[in-house]
Amino acid sequence: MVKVITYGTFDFFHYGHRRLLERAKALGDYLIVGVTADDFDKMRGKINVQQSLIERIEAVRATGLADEIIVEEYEGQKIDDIKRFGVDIFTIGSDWVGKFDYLNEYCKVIYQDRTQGVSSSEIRAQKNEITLGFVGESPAMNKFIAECDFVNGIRIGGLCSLDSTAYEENLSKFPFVTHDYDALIHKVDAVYILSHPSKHYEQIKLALSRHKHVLCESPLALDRAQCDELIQMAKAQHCVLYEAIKTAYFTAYSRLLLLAKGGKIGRVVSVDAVCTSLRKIDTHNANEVSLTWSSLEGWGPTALLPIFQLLGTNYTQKRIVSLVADGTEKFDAFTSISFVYPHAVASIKVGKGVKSEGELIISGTEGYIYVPAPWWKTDYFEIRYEDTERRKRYFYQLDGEGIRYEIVAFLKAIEGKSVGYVSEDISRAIAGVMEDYAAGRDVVRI
Ligand code: C2G
Repeated sequence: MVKVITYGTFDFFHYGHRRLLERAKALGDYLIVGVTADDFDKMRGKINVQQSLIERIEAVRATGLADEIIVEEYEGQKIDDIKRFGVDIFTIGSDWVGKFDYLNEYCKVIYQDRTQGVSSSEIRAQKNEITLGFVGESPAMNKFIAECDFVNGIRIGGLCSLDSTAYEENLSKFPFVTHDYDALIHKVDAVYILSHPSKHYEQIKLALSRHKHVLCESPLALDRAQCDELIQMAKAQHCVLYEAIKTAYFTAYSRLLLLAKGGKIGRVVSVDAVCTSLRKIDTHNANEVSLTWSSLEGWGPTALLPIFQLLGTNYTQKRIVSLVADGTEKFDAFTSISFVYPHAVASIKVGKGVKSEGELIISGTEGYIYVPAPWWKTDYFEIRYEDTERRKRYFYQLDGEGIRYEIVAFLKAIEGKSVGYVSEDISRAIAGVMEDYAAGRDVVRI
């Protein structure tokens, strides 16, 4: 019996896929089809595959051509499969010519002509290309723009910025650049906002009022009431309002939350997060101070995220201690916040004028989770116990800056296929911390 194997993603199963499978089947007596798992696809940079693994497997099954369907989950699996199943022929489309010659050592490799004129990417593009407008002045926007290249279904609309000098390397990617926010809004389906937090509320409100979806860097607003108003408005307008805290969208971080919530370290009693990045600002330059994100605005949302996600937002007490930068009224060079919950405590330390070890520690009654610095770029963590032999290490690939996962989640939400990663109560609680800080509630300034 001649055994044949082929692999594919098979997103929006189409005529080209069917023809490939038919020819694969004709090469032998038994056809094994490997369907790539979502996580494996992400690793290969092929993200924003639209259909779930189950849907894609079902589409392959429906052809009746596969004698066996397997899931491709890791790099190097092909060799294992070929040996395991005693495969005689590996076949794949001509878009892969040369890439799998190394398998010749284990079986015969046959490349099939790709069917012209049809592809999953085109189907995806026709289905849901979203034109995205960019808003803001921060150089961090460059990272976001670069990550858009890795996501299917997105078109860069235009840029609204009062100062676009920071984006020179990327300016050619924008069909137009304007100072007029309203003009941008008219030409796009959705906006990504990375302006100073003091502008978020007005900018989000205007976008939502024009029925545009919004992805905005956290915090969404600087007080609870405004944040709530935006959340309600998004619902009323049937628009997606997503809070961009990129860590929330990482596989490793989500896994860590699941393990902690699932009782792997017993009951969670303390969550301690530190985020710092030194940044020199000219405190005599009022304009610079007003445009720069303070330590709490810049790092607070990220540091608060694991606390609110693990312990909830109903803390009973908090104390904010803030080191205000010389010559400024409120710009914090360093802020530390401690929270008391009925059965737990938590703390954050954030700083742009103070450097520290950026780690996350989640302590439980049976063990603890340790995420080394920089924990917010989560790709690795350990679960540690009293008995060091039981220590477990977890590693998940994080591609690029990881912002692409956030963009994919946003696009899926627009299609109604994904729910928020940062829940409403967390958005409100983050805005609440900003509000209390500005109002001097629970605050000690040093
Ligand atoms: N195909 C084809 N003609 C098309 C489109 C696709 O012959 N017009 C073939 C591809 O060459 C591939 C198979 O159909 O052999 C599945 O295509 P994709 O779903 O795009 O799979 P791909 O991401 O190329 O996965 O590690 C190898 C991968 O698993 C292959």
